[in-house]
Amino acid sequence: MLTEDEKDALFEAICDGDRDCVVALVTKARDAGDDLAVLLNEAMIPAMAEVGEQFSAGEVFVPEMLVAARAMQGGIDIIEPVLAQTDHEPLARVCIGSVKGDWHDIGKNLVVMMLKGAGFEVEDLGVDVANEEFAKALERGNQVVCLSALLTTTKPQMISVVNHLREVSNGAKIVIGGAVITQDYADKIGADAFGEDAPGAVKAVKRALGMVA
Ligand code: B12
Repeated sequence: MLTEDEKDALFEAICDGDRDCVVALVTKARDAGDDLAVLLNEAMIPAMAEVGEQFSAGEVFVPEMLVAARAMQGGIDIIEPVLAQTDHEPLARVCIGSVKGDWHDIGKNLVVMMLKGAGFEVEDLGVDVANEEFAKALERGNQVVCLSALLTTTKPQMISVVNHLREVSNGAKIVIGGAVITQDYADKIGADAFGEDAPGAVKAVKRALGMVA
């Protein structure tokens, strides 16, 4: 089990972009059988929030955010196979992408992990995804489209995706999320559901499919 000092070291390693240290500590936690969801929520996600605050304060710049994101992803890559394990038949097929113009993918990757763990089959379309790519994913048999946006400038892009998908598909369920998205916004643009975080994404997808109220 990681000690409190090691958890602090993990937080610092993400902030500093020290990928090797993140990989070493997360590997140690996994091998010790630690609860990786707790580690993610208590040490790793707060580290990304800290980097964001430092960026807002002008203390770090884009390159630092990028190395922090790479370090974080190094840890996520170790956690994903553990949290995404499931023996069940897929509940439904879901695709997800960050909308056109948005390159942020850490939150989206966590949503992918949680959805897989909850028993969904997930097609990850990546970042900067054009409206047509979401439409093609529906043609491939995905029942739900999840959209992620982290920027105030890419938030309106969701309106364009929703309108496009409503034109080309009758039954598509659309779930949206990301730091700049709210339930009000989801209602306003006609999305089927909104999720605040990765566990919330699972609930939102189930809600959109009518599996839960
Ligand atoms: C890392 C980072 C980057 C990295 C991204 C690397 C990567 N591979 O993702 C890089 C360096 C590329 C980057 C670039 C930029 N960034 Co940036 N970035 C961040 C940072 C520090 C962390 C983002 C993150 O990973 N958060 C942690 C994850 C876990 O949280 P999350 O993404 O919100 O996801 C959770 C929920 O939102 C939800 N969720 C997410 N997606 C979805 C989808 C669905 C369907 C659902 C249901 C839920 C859901 O679940 C997730 C898990 O809990 C944030 C600061 C912050 N506090 O968020 C700034 C931040 C988002 N960036 C910001 C800015 C301004 C930029 C740039 C414009 C900077 C520049 N001048 O170039 C560029 C834009 C590039 C582009 N076109 O996308 C601003 C955005 C301000 C705004 N409101 O518009 C922020 C908030 C920093 C700040 N405080 O000013 N960035």
